[in-house]
Amino acid sequence: MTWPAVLITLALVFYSTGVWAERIARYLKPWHVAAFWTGFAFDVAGTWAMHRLATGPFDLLAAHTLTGQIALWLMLIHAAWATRVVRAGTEQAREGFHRYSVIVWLIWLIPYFGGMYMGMSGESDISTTAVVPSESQVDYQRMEMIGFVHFTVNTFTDREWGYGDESPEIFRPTDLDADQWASVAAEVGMKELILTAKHHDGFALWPSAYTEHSVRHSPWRDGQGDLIREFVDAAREHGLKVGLYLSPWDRNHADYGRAEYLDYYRDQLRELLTDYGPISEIWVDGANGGSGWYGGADEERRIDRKTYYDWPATWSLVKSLQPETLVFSDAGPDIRWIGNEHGYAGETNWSTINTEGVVVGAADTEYLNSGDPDGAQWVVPLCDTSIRPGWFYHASEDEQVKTVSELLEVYYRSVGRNCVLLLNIPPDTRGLFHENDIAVLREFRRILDETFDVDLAAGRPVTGASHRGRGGTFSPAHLVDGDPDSYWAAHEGLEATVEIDLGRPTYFDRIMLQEPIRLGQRIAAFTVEARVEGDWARIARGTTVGHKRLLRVPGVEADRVRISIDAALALPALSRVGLFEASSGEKTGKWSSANEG
Ligand code: FUL
Repeated sequence: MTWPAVLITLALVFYSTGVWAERIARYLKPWHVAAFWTGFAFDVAGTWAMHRLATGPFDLLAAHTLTGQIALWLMLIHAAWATRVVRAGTEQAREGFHRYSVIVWLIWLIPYFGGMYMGMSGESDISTTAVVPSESQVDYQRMEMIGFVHFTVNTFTDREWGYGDESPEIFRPTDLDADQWASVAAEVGMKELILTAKHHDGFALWPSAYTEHSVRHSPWRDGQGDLIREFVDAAREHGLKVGLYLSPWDRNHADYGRAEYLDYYRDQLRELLTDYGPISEIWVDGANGGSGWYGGADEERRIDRKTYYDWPATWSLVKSLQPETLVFSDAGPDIRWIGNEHGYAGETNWSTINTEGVVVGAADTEYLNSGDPDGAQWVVPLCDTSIRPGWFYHASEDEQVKTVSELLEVYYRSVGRNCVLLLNIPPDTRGLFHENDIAVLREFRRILDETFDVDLAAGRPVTGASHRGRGGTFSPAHLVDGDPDSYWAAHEGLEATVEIDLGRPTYFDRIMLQEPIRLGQRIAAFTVEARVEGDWARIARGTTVGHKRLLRVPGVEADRVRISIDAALALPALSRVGLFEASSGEKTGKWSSANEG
């Protein structure tokens, strides 16, 4: 028996003792009233404990929540009534109480045992796997697409990595407008923007109190500017979350390589996490090339990646300043690098890894690319790539902006493989996103909408070989109900297969599967079959699903589609199955591996 069940049972025992003791004595005594209140206290504690154990959002109107509330209210009214009767002390009040008390108790038993039955018949959430995401990690994964903004002195020197000796004088965007960045990002469906507050060259985009190497000494806004402020304000104005990149490698700072530098790095982090409101993400990059200006030393400085930065201390600083901030690095702790800069996750992609032993800047990229089903930590996979060959703007790359087909390829291999996509759009020397980048982004969005706006499976009848519980809580109908929180769960030990009835032959060439990841990631292998002119054919096979799995399949015209879960770490569950016909804009695309998942 779990402890919420013990508490709820104690509620029944005390309350019933109070009721029946009064019944037998035919006289309400103060200790009976005390038994009522004790029962009530146990019921409150038990209900609270149950909600603490339950995963997912608290649903006030869910059946088991409702029965719990009715039972609580009834007991409260009963206890308050008994208290009044004892206080009044009149014979008449006692008689009235005696007559109706057992009836109230009998009515109370209905929601009490109703709730218990629902719990026993499996209407409560499936048990989670050993490792589950935090609520903010689930929210992060649900954003699916976020944007990166690489902008600093490099934009003006036409370089990718500044040396650290750049004069702040060169930072002079002519027309900087953070609002343009945020409005384009929001328009194309990004939910967060991350800005390089400081890149490897050490130039701070805000007037940091700890360095002279910042916007304070640039002609931009006459040295009065604060790009972090403009950036966070613009992002929030457009409903976007905010992330900041603070490069650990600093080629400008004289102390880099020594212990003192860590104080500097943390002081800057403190500024960023104190002065600019909620920062959703801190982005820690692993690059370290050794050479740099280092306050004029102009030399090679090697650090021990394993020990120099003492990352655990920095993570705790971040969390102490803003507990909700998620930290990205090769090793998490909250978000992990996918192991390449193409934006491609592995076909198999587990959200769990073992972070122990993962060294920031020297990680096993294969391991990060596919995650680890035995991983002890949930670390959301993030696929970062740039819309151009470089991370920073170079006029010479104006004609090398990724094509829509290339962006779609990235999308299917990132968002479609349980990854969040972080797409970089570097502002030019004006301080604006370039027209070519914007045009491609808009077309990319249009095609995605055209493909995914109409789900051919939505609302169709779905049957399952099995599902958990006796009621509808886990019925396969949840796969097509449009509610991301409801889900189908197979029955323990029975075949995990669902079948969608499309009613008539329906053409589709894209499949979407989603798991309710708040309860863990489970599915390790699945098969999709379609009934074409009466014959079943296997049209796809895959491994992991996670938050979202998208499959590109050769077009089929089928009237029924079957999904079978062939292997899972725990009882399989799915929250959505979607079927789509790709936009004609996609079909004319030129990706090389069109039929690959
Ligand atoms: C890399 C950096 O060296 C690049 O300049 C860029 O910031 C990219 C996102 O991370 O490691």
